[in-house]
Amino acid sequence: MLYPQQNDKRNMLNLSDIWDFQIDPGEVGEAEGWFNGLANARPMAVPASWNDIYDDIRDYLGVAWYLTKTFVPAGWQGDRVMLRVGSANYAAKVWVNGSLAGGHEGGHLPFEFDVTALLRWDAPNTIAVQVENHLMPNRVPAGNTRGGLGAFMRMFPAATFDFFPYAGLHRAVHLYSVPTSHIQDVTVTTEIDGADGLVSVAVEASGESSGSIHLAGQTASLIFDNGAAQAQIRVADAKLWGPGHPHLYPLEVTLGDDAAPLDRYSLEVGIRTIAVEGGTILLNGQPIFLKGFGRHEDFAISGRGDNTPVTVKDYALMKWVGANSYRTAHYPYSEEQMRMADREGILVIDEIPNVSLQFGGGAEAIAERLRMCKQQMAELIARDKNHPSVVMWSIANEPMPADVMQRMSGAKVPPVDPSTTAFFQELYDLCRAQDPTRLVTLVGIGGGPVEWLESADVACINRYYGWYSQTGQLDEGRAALKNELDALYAHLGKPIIITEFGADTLAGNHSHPPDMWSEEYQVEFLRGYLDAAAERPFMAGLHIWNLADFKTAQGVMRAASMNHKGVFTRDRQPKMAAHFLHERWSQPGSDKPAG
Ligand code: BDP
Repeated sequence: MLYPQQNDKRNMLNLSDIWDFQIDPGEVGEAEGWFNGLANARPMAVPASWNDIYDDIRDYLGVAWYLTKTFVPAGWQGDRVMLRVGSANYAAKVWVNGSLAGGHEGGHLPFEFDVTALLRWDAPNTIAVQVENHLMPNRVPAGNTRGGLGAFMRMFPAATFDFFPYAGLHRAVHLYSVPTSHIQDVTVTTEIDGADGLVSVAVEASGESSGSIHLAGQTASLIFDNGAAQAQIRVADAKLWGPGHPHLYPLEVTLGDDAAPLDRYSLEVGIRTIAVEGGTILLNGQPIFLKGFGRHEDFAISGRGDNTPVTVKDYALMKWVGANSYRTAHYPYSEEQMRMADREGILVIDEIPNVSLQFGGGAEAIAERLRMCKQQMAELIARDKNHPSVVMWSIANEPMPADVMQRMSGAKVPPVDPSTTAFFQELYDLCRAQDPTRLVTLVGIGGGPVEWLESADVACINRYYGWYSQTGQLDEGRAALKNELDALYAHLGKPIIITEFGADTLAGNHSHPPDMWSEEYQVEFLRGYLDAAAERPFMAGLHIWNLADFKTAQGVMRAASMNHKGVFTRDRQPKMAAHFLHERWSQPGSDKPAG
């Protein structure tokens, strides 16, 4: 799915604005034709979550309606017009001038419909989006489940995950036009051959038999067969893409004759490879150690809504502390974030919202969850496949076997049910079939079955020794961490990244000797993990939980409805830990184990 763009052949209209909005708790809107107009509308920002805008709907997660009106420029007549929604959490249906254009399930990925036949050219067009965010056990992510960690960590609203279940139109809605004969998809893959880069480009197009690609001063022809064509360009002495040197080559794809093209699409190409060898991740053939964070798309008032100033600020902060990477915990981030990562040279582990998956509810329910995971994984790969920053797909965060509590307490347990391992194997296989050029991982919970990590290219684990276990005892926590890392590597023989470790910390709370929740405790906690990794050549990365404090549902574990494990506060001010990392990670070669 191509990101919409403006050029001499394509046009776009960003509908970010203040829309009409009305909640529909009785779910009568569709039958009553609310897509034609809302009787009791109030203003709502798009993009934004609705929850932090009005006090009466903070915890409202049912159906709500968004409506706006717009003229479509007369100059677009004769082209195909698409309506594209960047993200609607969780499910959506779209109407144009009273006719249903289509629907979509899954809260963090774009979807679009060809609405050409539904448009008016001589009057404003009414665009209505129905958004619904019920928390349900068979959704991905789930809510209102029983068992798992939720058994002792009751939250309101009853999400099974530790972030607020924000709802609404979270990213921009666009109308855009493409010529009747147009480029439908572009897939770029890169290889390194000596000092040269090889850029392969596969193009899908409607209605034309030829075209060309242009990159680094060279041109190659495209000859379409059944709507598909491929070409390759060799870039001599290529400037490779990577952290610290995020070189991007502009690629232009044209359809039809170059002298008078029918359509054009440009994107930026980073020439890079990613691979694994023993306990090491190789970027462009060289060992790379991932330093960075798990993050969230989260900010006051805008909620999970796309917030450009915060996006730009977060990249500046990551670079200031010396990070080179992050994970899109626990759902796909905006396309704007992926473009920033390409441009700023930040590596991304790209995750679907398969967070805290449980295996309850019977075979049919589990099959339904697998269907949804597959759909979101396929849509994510289709969206992000051309970003050099994306180096790894993450198929799950902390899935939980039925005996998760016994496992966490260290009790001896029987091997995990093989049907659960098969569930993840289907997702590993899907990623490898759709994108053989990137790594695949699963992020495991403390005590989680090692069987689920056996098919991963890199073992990613979240660990809280010294917080949830060895509580208040940093030395015992460090010892337990080291033991587990050595045993895990001896078993798996593949690179290990600790994708989460962190301590809740109230900014301004100090203690000596360090007590939990103090800034000193957070620094000493992080130092222990950094030291343990530095001593171990098979450690391939450390992602601190979290870049910034973020909002969660209410619960006894979460003071002020916030997770306070950020090294920055929610308004992006540094805690002591941010200064500690800035000093430690800005030294060249820091935390990069030898060998
Ligand atoms: C991990 C989850 C993450 C939580 C974190 C925590 O992956 O979403 O926010 O723990 O407890 O289990 O802070």
